[in-house]
Amino acid sequence: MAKERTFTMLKPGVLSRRIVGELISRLERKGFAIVGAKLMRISRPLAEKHYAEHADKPFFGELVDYISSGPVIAMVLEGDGAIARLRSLCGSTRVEDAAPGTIRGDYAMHTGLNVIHASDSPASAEREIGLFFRPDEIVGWKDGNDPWI
Ligand code: D4T
Repeated sequence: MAKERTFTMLKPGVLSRRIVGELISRLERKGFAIVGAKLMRISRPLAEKHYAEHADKPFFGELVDYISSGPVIAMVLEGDGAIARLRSLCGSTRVEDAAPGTIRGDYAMHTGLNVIHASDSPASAEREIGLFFRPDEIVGWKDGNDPWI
């Protein structure tokens, strides 16, 4: 499986619930390497761009309101088959279908407040990483480079 980079975001509410550490731990425990990370508040124009594919959906307005309603943690994760493996760790979009043991299955009660975003394809990952990170904000690293390991 080829090494890939994917975009993920811990959505508004995660900071106020004090579960940022828990969620990042779950991503690390799976084996993803964090190569980009920032705490930010998403502007409405950025939210509209990020969710452009949903512009004609009935839930678009609420989606943009929610994602720009509070601070988020945006990250770039790297790993073998990272795009599909992160989607599977997050669980189904509809929280009724999100299995226990997945992040959404364990932490989300409502589809519109489903805790975490993850890119759904290589094209989305590339587009979303480019929307949220400048190239110099992504820091690649390899296991074993650190002198204390
Ligand atoms: P995100 O983008 O948050 O990672 O979600 P998904 O990739 O898993 O799912 P999506 O793009 O289909 O939906 C984006 C976002 O819209 C919310 N949503 C979705 C909603 O409020 N009602 C709905 O019926 C659907 C399908 C949840 C996620």
